[in-house]
Amino acid sequence: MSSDLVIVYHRQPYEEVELDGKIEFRENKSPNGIVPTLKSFFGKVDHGAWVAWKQAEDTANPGFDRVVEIEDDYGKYSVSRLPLTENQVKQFYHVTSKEAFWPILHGFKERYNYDPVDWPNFRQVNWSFAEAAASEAAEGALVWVHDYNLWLVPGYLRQMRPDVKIAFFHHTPFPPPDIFNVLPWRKEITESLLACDAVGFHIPRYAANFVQVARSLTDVDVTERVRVSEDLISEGTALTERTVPTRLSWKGRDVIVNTASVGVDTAYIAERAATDETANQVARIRKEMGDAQLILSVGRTDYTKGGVEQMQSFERVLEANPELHGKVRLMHVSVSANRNMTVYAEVQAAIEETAGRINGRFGRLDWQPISLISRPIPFAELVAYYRAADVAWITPLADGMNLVCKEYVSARTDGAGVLVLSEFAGAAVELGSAVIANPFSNRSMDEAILRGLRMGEDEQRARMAELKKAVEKYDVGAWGRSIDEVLGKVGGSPSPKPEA
Ligand code: GDG
Repeated sequence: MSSDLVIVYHRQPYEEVELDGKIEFRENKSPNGIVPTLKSFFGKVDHGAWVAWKQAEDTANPGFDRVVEIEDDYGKYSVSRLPLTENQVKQFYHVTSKEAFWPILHGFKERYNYDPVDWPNFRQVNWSFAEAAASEAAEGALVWVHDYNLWLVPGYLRQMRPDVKIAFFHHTPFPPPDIFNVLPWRKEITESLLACDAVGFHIPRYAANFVQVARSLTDVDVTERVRVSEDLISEGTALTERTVPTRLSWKGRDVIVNTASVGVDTAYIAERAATDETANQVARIRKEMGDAQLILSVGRTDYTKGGVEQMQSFERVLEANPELHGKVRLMHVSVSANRNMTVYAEVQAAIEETAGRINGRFGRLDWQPISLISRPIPFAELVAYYRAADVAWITPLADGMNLVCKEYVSARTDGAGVLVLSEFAGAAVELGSAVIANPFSNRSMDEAILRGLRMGEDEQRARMAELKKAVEKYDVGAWGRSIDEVLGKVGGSPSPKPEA
């Protein structure tokens, strides 16, 4: 009961490395994640806590400690890892979260798998997270819960600790009632979210969908609605709402509904892009390319990312435009977060099969249309590819935000390059200056990539300048500040700690 701010997130803020049979904790160096931004909130309080999970079998290792006290540049905080059994991890994470919630959140009703869900197990795991947060939180502390696999935590926590303030952030899209309400646990989940003081989303459309869902299941009242910032509204598209509900009243309590899109560390990426090492790598890539244009596609191996649909578009474009043969290459970086899960193994197999077919159909001794990379590449190398690419082709079928497109823009300090972006990536709301494509339309996909390949330098530079402005405006720091503002409104920590 000692922390003013408790972050509950299934990911750990530290990587565990085994050295001589002993576990050591190392800072997670990934520059592109939001972990450093989350940790920076600990600097605003006297003591913070982070609650994550760890598979329990690891407790057999003598170096394993459930709670680790950390004092670093970010502040003083503890990290507790809930020990979950292998079956709990499978049920809570792989089955319920990934087979039932994930497809619904992204609008794939036909992929939703209800039968194997062990709901009591999901409740139990969420209860354990809530208990861990309750035991860390000081009187009146703020508990900040992340993502759908912890949906029931706010409701349980409200019962355990009525004194704490609770905020929740969704990293995924949030669907409208016709899709969300397919979940049999819809009311339980929604009532848990309404137990929060603030519920957050990347973009206004998801917030509006959540409010529609809440209204379809409960008698919640909308008590405040605001007009969405003009720069998030692109005329002629349906990318965002014009007005959005920002405050609800339910059972006598206020619930703030906020939107704040996660951004990237633009300065870090720009700095990385400007190094000699990057310049050398870019020169090497360009030399390998000869006079062919490079299309770059990066995304986790997931059906939501639309990898197969994109390759099919590439196939149609090659078929209809023989003059492009030998003159264009697609580099597809698709890394699986979890190879053991059947659904991801199937996507990987489909990607490999499609790429193989296209290469077999059009390839020549001196030209392979698609290069497939299925292992993670170091971030520095990824930046070099961002820099070398003529076009970044990012066309998920659904994506909460999508940071890859923002990283691409941040890396293009040379002001050139084209971004072709799906209108169903949350990022499209801010990045209306990209060539926007509808991944459900063959014509839209094919025209967009051709437009990207044929775009002249002046138009590229004009669009990239606009994209850069948006990516800098909505960078990771802005996300932090915007969340800070909401957390301030709910009256909990972190308010700046008094000077010593
Ligand atoms: C979820 C939501 C939301 C990819 N390949 C390599 C590599 N990556 C890095 C990218 C980027 C990250 O992975 C992917 O981030 P995204 O945001 O694009 O997508 P998700 O993983 O699905 O993230 C998403 C996000 O949460 C934040 O709220 O934007 O919508 O689905 O940073 O650079 N990094 C390296 N090698 C690779 O091969 N080093």
